Amino acid sequence: MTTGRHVVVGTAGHIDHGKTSLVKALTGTDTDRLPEEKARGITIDLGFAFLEEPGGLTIEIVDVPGHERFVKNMLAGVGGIDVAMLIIAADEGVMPQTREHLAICSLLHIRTGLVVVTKTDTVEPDWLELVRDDIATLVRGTFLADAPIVPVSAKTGDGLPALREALRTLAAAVPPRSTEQLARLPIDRVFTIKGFGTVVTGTLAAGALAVDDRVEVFPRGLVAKVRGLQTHGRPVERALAGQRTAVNLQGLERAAVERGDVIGHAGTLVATTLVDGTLELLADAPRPLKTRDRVRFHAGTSEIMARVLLIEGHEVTPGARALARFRLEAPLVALPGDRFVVRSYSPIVTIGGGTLLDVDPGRMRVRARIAHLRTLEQGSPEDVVEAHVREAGVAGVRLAALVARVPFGARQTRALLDALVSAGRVVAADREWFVHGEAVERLRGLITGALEQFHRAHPLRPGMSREELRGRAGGADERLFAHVLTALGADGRVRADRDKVRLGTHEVRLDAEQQAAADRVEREFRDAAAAPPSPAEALARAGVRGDEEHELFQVLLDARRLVRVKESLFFHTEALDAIQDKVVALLRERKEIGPGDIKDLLGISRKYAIPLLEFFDTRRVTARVGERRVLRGA
Ligand SMILES: Nc1nc2c(ncn2[C@@H]2O[C@H](COP(=O)(O)OP(=O)(O)O)[C@@H](O)[C@H]2O)c(=O)[nH]1
Ligand SMILES: [Mg+2]
Repeated sequence: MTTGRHVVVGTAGHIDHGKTSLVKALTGTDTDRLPEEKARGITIDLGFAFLEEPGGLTIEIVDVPGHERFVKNMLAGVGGIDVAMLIIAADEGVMPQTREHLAICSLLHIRTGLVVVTKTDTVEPDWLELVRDDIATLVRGTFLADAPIVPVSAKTGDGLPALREALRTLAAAVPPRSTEQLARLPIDRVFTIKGFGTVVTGTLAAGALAVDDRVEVFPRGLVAKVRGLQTHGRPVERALAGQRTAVNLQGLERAAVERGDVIGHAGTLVATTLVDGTLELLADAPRPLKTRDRVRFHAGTSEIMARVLLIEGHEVTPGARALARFRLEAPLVALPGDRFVVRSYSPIVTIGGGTLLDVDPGRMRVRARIAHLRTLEQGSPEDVVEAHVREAGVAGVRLAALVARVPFGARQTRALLDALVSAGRVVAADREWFVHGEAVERLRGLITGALEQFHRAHPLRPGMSREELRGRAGGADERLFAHVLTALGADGRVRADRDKVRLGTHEVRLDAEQQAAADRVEREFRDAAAAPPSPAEALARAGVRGDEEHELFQVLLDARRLVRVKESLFFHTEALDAIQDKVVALLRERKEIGPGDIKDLLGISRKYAIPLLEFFDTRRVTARVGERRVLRGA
């Protein structure tokens, strides 16, 4: 199936300059559909119409309000457009929202467009020439500098065929959008259709959506199924990037969704309240923008209050550029590369805009952050992916999380990572988890450093507990930690014995004095047999102050000369074996015994008898039957 081309044209221009009338004259559709719009004769919200051209080209038109109070709605509509149609009434000429809308289109990096001088029936030809001069001045240095200027009258129909021809030519030259990126539909309208339920519309900014897809309303986290899709009034199986799309969502209340939300595939996009990007202040902005100023941040179809935090310096002057961070007062769903527009809090005027570079900035010092942002701005896709993996440090980054913060889509991101892995710059901890080579090196250093330090502080300990070591190594992800430990084990630098990790070179060595003390402690336990002393007592008698945590005591435990039977009750290993033999012999004779029998057998108190029986239960020598024990497996 060949899908025809779709190009979205957005109107722009001052109120009452004839935008809506022109769209109606071109398409036959009256886009002022709200009762209030009809009553007041002005456009308040976005309107939609389309033109079908030969060769499968569909020109979709978004008609925006011109009134300064509704620039917010204009911004929601103009975000996804390919071609700007700046409309100027011949009788009034260039007016404030003519300038503001042109500035907004420039800030959003709309690449192409035309200027329409309408209401030509109201003026004389010489006047029209003056208006043309004004327009030439207006568009100088903007993306419309070389754009056609088309005179029309919506009233008489004069110039309409030429306008349609000009639109067709521009539309045909718009490059098709890639469908590789994550699907994103910034919602500009929500309504219900009887019998169908909730429908949302928007310009599909990237990717593709298909009927039956499992989608999510971001940032709300509501998941729904695509029951139906329409593009310009016709049901389709699949909608592609660049198309005006209506999505019928199954299992979602109308009230749960709003303009500004974004539809994407479930689990793919992320919401953020902190973004870094470039910021350009318009040359005619009324004053400099200072760090901590409160602004209105517009991206996609959303408007969010935000504080500007300039990354370098404290102020941007009109006409200047800077790197800026925005602390948003509500979550934004966006990707790097998205353009945004900034309007001042009061008076509400457009003052600038820019490009998002990082939608999930991590903690970094200013100098490093600037370098990082420069890479994101100017680097190759491979550089960008590497920068994010590097920034993730020893924690590494999951593929899905990375895809949600780079503008490349899943397939290309995977390919870029594979290239980085082949080049030895990135390590794949597994198929979905990536760590920068420098972080792996750092982790190796952290692990061996922590072990060296541990051995120096505790020369008598056989090794460090694995979890403690992982904590000392920056709390690295378990899989990555295991990966690095295995690599260190392979070249013999580190050895792991059960839960204990040590350097390959480490050995526990007691000096003569320590050895003598350890022997004395061991003797205390061997001699006491079935009624052992507490660790502190045994140590004290051997002339050492301390308890079971004392390293000499630990050496005996690690060497398995002593065995822990319960909390702080320890037996000599030989004594324990002898006791076990006696218990087993008694059980062979009596078949079952109680705690009293073992007390008598060994001449010990309950204090030792009960823990011993429980210990033999856990050793699976005995089994418990009520209050009594039998031989297991007998
Ligand atoms: N004479 C004349 N009036 C027009 C023309 N186009 C629009 N108008 C009138 O100008 C007014 C504003 O038009 P509208 O399309 O609502 O302007 P918008 O606010 O830019 O959408 C309406 O009264 C229209 O009838 C035109 O080509 N010639
Ligand atoms: Mg209008």
